[in-house]
Amino acid sequence: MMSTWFLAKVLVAIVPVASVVAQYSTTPAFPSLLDATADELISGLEAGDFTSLDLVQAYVGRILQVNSTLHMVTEINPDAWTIAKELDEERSCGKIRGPLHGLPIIIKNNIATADEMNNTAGSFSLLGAKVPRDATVAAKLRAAGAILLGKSNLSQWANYRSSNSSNGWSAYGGQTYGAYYPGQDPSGSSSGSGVSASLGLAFGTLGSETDGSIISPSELNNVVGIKPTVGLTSRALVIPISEHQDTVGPIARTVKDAAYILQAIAGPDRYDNYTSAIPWASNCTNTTKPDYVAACKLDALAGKRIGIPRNTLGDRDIVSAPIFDAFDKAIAILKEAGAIIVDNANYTAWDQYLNSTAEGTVLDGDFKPNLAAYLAQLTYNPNNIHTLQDVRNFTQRFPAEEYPSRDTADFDSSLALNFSNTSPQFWAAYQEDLYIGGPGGILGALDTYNLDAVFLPTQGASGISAIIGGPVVTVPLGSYPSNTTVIPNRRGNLNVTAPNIPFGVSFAGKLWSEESLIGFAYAYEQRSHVRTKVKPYIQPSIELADVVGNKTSKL
Ligand SMILES: *[C@@H]1O[C@H](CO)[C@@H](O)[C@H](O)[C@H]1NC(C)=O
Ligand SMILES: *[C@@H]1O[C@H](CO)[C@@H](O)[C@H](O)[C@H]1NC(C)=O
Ligand SMILES: *[C@@H]1O[C@H](CO)[C@@H](O)[C@H](O)[C@H]1NC(C)=O
Ligand SMILES: *[C@@H]1O[C@H](CO)[C@@H](O)[C@H](O)[C@H]1NC(C)=O
Ligand SMILES: *[C@@H]1O[C@H](CO)[C@@H](O)[C@H](O)[C@H]1NC(C)=O
Ligand SMILES: *[C@@H]1O[C@H](CO)[C@@H](O)[C@H](O)[C@H]1NC(C)=O
Ligand SMILES: *[C@@H]1O[C@H](CO)[C@@H](O)[C@H](O)[C@H]1NC(C)=O
Ligand SMILES: *[C@@H]1O[C@H](CO)[C@@H](O)[C@H](O)[C@H]1NC(C)=O
Ligand SMILES: *[C@@H]1O[C@H](CO)[C@@H](O)[C@H](O)[C@H]1NC(C)=O
Ligand SMILES: *[C@@H]1O[C@H](CO)[C@@H](O)[C@H](O)[C@H]1NC(C)=O
Ligand SMILES: *[C@@H]1O[C@H](CO)[C@@H](O)[C@H](O)[C@H]1NC(C)=O
Ligand SMILES: CC(=O)N[C@H]1CO[C@H](CO)[C@@H](O)[C@@H]1O
Repeated sequence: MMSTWFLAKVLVAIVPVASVVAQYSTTPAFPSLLDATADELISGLEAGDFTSLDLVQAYVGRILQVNSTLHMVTEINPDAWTIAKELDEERSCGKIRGPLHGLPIIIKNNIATADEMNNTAGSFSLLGAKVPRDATVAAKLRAAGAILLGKSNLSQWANYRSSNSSNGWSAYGGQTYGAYYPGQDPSGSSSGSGVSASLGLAFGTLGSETDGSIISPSELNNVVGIKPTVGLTSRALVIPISEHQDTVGPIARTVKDAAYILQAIAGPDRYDNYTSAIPWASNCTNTTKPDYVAACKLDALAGKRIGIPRNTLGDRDIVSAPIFDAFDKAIAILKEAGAIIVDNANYTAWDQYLNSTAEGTVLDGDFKPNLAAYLAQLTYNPNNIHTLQDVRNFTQRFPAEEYPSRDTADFDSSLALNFSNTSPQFWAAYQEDLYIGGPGGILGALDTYNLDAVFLPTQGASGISAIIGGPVVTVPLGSYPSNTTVIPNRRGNLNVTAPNIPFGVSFAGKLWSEESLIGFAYAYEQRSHVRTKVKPYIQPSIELADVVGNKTSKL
């Protein structure tokens, strides 16, 4: 099924390769795949400049040029070529499913598909397991015409296994690296999704977040991430950590591209009853589905009140100085865009948050029953993995899981909890979270200062929104300057801080405020253009020009 010529062409371009004029191409301009947007790809497909099959060929070629260095993709969908041909045929017959028709998307390896691809959260314990149907978000992407091109590597179990592992490492996929510095920590847990979006290995990607797992790899990989309100996107057949905090969202190169993906996956699902809380899905309110793409307006910030929760930003030091400097410039851009900046819109319970153990209790309390509920749905379970206990047992015995070098501390703490997510102790912890993140956190600040959103560097943006299930959108902000001292992670196998490593800035707001946040993020992005100024040190060279009109291709 997979073409052999790509394998023969595997090479790694250390510097960007100037656009190559295709031998057989008569069309003038193909978008550069490093930065190609949905609108560019859609217009090229509509004009017949290239096909979805060409896109699959080009993106797979690009994956195979960098996977031996970056390990960002765990599996390529062997059906992608067939699906692309079918979608090309539909298009030629005038059937267009929507804007995503024929656009390849890579999804995180914790989102199940009922096809040849495995869903393992990076663990060998689930290799070969089968699910009864696609995860709802995957089914929605297929229905919208997207091509599920492959699965992205991740921090194993979405980073709910170890205290001493490394971001982007899974037993099944190996160590993911970022593309902006050799050995770069890609952050996590949606590491491979961030790297794949960044290098143009697909049109866009899906990640999932419990606390930081979309927005953090988005910022470290110079892309946009939308972490939706918990319940806006279904988690059915997504390997869980916590029903109270998990959410699935897009990671893509631009705000509008991410909005296209969110538009396709947002909405109610009978398999995930948290989605019944979506305001526009209920019977008695405004039932118009928001148009996240139309929300991308240049004037979206005009007259909006944007707060800076200054007391959450931490101290300026030699490592954070470049972020603070870039953040100040970003605030100036918001003002130019017509926003009213309300500084010191502080969170009153911030110190309590820093001390609180409530989130850990909620995650530990949810993980055990939520994981068992996922495993109970498997239609084939080759290793008889039914409980977290089984997962721990397997992990500790299977050599490729690298135990004890990488421990099982998160499994251990969840198993050690002597109550579950239906007990009074759990409820008390959850209520503490709702207070700290709510009246004592972002909701209090929005209310007190009459704000439309808060704005803060992404590195500190996830926690308060995570514990109340609120939305966050991150956009590229800048990158570390050339005189930055290289700092490794604790394990010593990744570079966390180094020249050129990107960072981002986030808009966060009340539950279900994605439409506004996307607008603000777009208005900032279109005035700052940070992404295209920060260049990866490694990138693939294959472009559409290399595959379009290749009459000798055997595909
Ligand atoms: C790169 O991906 C291809 C296709 O899945 C695979 O055959 C190859 O082993 C991968 N290489 C590495 C080093 O991961
Ligand atoms: C899924 O895992 C099975 C078992 O290891 C393997 O045979 C199969 O090739 C994998 N699927 C893909 C798409 O890589
Ligand atoms: C981290 O950066 C240092 C300094 O450039 C380099 O020597 C080292 O190989 C990098 N680490 C990895 C894992 O690549
Ligand atoms: C939501 O669904 C889960 C299982 O799918 C069930 O255990 C739970 O009771 C449901 N909650 C509500 C409020 O319906
Ligand atoms: C919504 O309306 C339909 C049709 O009137 C009704 O069958 C359904 O029970 C309602 N759902 C809720 C949650 O009220
Ligand atoms: C109804 O909801 C949509 C999006 O959900 C929003 O754009 C629109 O402004 C709302 N209309 C009213 C009257 O609130
Ligand atoms: C907000 O926090 C900042 C930083 O800690 C502090 O300097 C400022 O006084 C605080 N302002 C208010 C109104 O609490
Ligand atoms: C946080 O913990 C420290 C040290 O235990 C304590 O001194 C402080 O009062 C606590 N702060 C809050 C807000 O609970
Ligand atoms: C762990 O696996 C071993 C070997 O299969 C088995 O004997 C043992 O009962 C398992 N322990 C648990 C707690 O499942
Ligand atoms: C890098 O250079 C800038 C400008 O000269 C300086 O302010 C900063 O302290 C330097 N950073 C480091 C880590 O040396
Ligand atoms: C066209 O396809 C052939 C055979 O599959 C391959 O060898 C060649 O490299 C391709 N040409 C280009 C420009 O990619
Ligand atoms: C598609 C791909 O790159 N797969 C690789 C994922 O990582 C494992 C372990 O490093 C490799 O063996 C696969 O080839």
